[in-house]
Amino acid sequence: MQTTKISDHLSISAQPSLSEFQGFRDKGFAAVVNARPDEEEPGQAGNAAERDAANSAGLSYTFIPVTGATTTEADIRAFQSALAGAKGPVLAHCKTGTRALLLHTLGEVLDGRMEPDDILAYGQSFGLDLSSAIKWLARHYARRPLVKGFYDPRTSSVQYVVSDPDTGNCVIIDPVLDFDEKSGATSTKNADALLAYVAENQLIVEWILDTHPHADHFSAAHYLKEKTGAPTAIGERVVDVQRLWKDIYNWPALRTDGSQWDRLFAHGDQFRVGSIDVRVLYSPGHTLASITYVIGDAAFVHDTIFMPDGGTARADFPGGDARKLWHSIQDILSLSDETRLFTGHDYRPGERTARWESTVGEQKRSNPHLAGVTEDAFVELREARDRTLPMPKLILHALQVNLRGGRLPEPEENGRRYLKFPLDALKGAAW
Ligand SMILES: N[C@@H](CCC(=O)N[C@@H](CS)C(=O)NCC(=O)O)C(=O)O
Ligand SMILES: [Fe+2]
Repeated sequence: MQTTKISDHLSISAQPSLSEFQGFRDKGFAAVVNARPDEEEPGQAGNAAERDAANSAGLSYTFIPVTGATTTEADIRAFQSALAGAKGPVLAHCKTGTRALLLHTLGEVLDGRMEPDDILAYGQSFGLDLSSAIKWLARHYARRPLVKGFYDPRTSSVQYVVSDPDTGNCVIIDPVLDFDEKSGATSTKNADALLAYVAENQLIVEWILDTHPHADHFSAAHYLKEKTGAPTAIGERVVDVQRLWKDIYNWPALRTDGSQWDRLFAHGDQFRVGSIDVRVLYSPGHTLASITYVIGDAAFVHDTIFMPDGGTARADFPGGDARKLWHSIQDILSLSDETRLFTGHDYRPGERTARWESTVGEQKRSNPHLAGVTEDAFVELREARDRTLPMPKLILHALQVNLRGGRLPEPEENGRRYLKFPLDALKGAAW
């Protein structure tokens, strides 16, 4: 297999065979990046086999499956992290090497080390056509708002800072307050990373938004409100979720009027981030209160649709409903095909690197829960899958905090805060 040296740190190649992996080690490579989705052609070894071959050859391995058209900034950043984390030179491959070089080149351009005008000649110097990189950049720079996703590996959640590049106004969506259930410790690492990005880019936070009361992590909305002074908001049906859980927790002191937030959004509500229009869609199914924020050409769909290879969100929490989820998803898919969709979780199928951005068109074409699936078939597959899923490990912790807008329980007389769990209240134990 011919490898092409791009820099001291990176070489690229066409698809290698598994028997060549040992040789890569002998040639001095420390890591392999596979940028090729599985099953592009018959006989392709694929991710699982490549991971095994790399491991047995003592090479580290990263799976960043991309196609030219569906490449996202997260893929480019994941490629950079794979290079930065490697203990020596990296060999990156796809089918021909073009996508591997595309990921590298786009990172160089985004970070200002290469001019867009130099891309084609750069590709040609390695015998590859990088015109798809030019197209990607044109699309990237034409789009508003600017969306920065922050992935939290602990809860597989994606948090967003969404800004108007013309005015510097932004909103924060679904921020995570860190919690370690083993020690009971809380931390603001994730939220502080959002604040650092806001400060670095001199953004003005206008809103701290949640898409729904999360069942798998604490919301950092309250912490961020204290830090920035920006108002908090969630969907108005959160009051129904509060009523539901007030009973489950036997919690008389819980106010069930949504007064823990500054604003409760209803379907059709509109506001602005800088000069960009925002529209709220009611998107129940995963929870009773879920909403989608459509900001310019971007929709923050959280737990409705995941990445196309990740299917859809579960609908079996108290108040969840698979049929309602189907209708909410149809509303989202009725946005134009180019609408960017930003999901709330990515569970990294095949241990690929985390991704969170797709388009309506991609979802309609390639999400197996949606493409060519009828409403009844969806409900059946969703409910069948949900029967196999254990409850999120933090559901009983998280709702106590999130139904109060991300406030931790008030301290007791000794100054400590405590959580309270109902026993045998929820089905879904995984013994
Ligand atoms: N293993 C995770 C599961 C979290 C979970 O259930 N996530 C929800 C969104 S809040 C979901 O839709 N999961 C879909 C799936 O796991 O297939 C945990 O324990 O936190
Ligand atoms: Fe969720």
